[in-house]
Amino acid sequence: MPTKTLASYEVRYQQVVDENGKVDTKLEPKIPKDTLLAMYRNMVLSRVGDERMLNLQRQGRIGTFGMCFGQEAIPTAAAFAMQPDDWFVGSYRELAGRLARGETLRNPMSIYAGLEEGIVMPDSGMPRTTPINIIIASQYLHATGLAYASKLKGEKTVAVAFCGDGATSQGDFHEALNFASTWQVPVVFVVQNNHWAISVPLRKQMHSKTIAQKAIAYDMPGLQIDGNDLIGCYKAIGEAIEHARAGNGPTLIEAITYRLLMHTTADDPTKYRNEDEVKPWWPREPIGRMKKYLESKKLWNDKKDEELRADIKAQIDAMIEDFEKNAGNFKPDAPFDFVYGTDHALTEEQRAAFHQRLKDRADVAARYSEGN
Ligand SMILES: Cc1ncc(C[n+]2csc(CCOP(=O)(O)OP(=O)(O)O)c2C)c(N)n1
Ligand SMILES: [Mg+2]
Repeated sequence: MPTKTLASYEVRYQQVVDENGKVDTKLEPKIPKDTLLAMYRNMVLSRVGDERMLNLQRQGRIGTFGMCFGQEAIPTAAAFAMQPDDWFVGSYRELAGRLARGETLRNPMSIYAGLEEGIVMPDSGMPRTTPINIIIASQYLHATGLAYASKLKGEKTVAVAFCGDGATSQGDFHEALNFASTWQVPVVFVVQNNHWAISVPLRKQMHSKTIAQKAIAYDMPGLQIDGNDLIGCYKAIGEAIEHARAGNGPTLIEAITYRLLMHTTADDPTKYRNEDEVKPWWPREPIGRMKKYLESKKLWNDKKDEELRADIKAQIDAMIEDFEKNAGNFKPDAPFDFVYGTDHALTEEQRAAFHQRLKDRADVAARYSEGN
């Protein structure tokens, strides 16, 4: 018997505004002027916030952290395309999205200084933002569960989950896609493909040509987009969110971007990658591209940009001052409070051992008491 084709598929790539500012007017979504400007301002806030936190970390004023730097378009677009009661389920690479959802820089600064207060969402009207979570790919399972709950409750809310290219090699990634597809729940899976998982390049951890094509196995729409094209991200992620909200199930979006700096402040990328690879990505970064787009629409200019940056600097200065007033309140054993939410003999035993260790290690204890 001859074989027959049961199904055939294609994997699409979408870009709305290219690196040179050329716009595909057929694809260009109608975005209100205020939203365009708010998204741009948000990306700059995130960028300057990352720069300042990097300085704080180098001065020993906060601990290790990973930056959103250069990847601001993806989480910004997602956050602006979401409704206030949708779920934003991020990892550690989405500062811009968190800021757009109402967190302030005090949240990450506190978390990276070891202060539990960092996970408390300010009263922004958008409480459904899960805390920074570094267990890679777990975000996808959490989002699938949240979306399942949303469906069971008959809510019209959507969960938007984020992970990196490296996370797609985790079992959690595939389990989440499988359950989301089987249950047809309202979730949008966004992969920020920044080409690197710490020191492992994508080509060393998968043979597939794209991550988007992994959607085919789970019979859900999959799309690859230019993740540094804010307008394109807003369109693609926004359409996937509304597709989910209308009851049509999950989508997988692979957003191509690049990690311009180190993985985290504990990393030195010069040990494993060549500057020649990094260089062409600088002109493709999203903030400069969006600035050009706004300028072409006569919505922005250098003067406005300078004013914005001065304003953001003042805002961040005030926030750092406020944060550092509280930084001495570091409670080193706080994690033990939250393992079960109630006292438990085992965690109390571990807490006691931890305190003993602090006593034995005067050098470590001194660090805590200085609030670092
Ligand atoms: C389950 C799990 N395994 C390993 C790690 C250690 N780890 C932290 S980040 C990372 C690489 C993640 O790369 P990618 O998913 O591409 O995200 P990126 O950092 O590039 O945004 C690894 C292996 C972890 N946090 N969680
Ligand atoms: Mg990566």
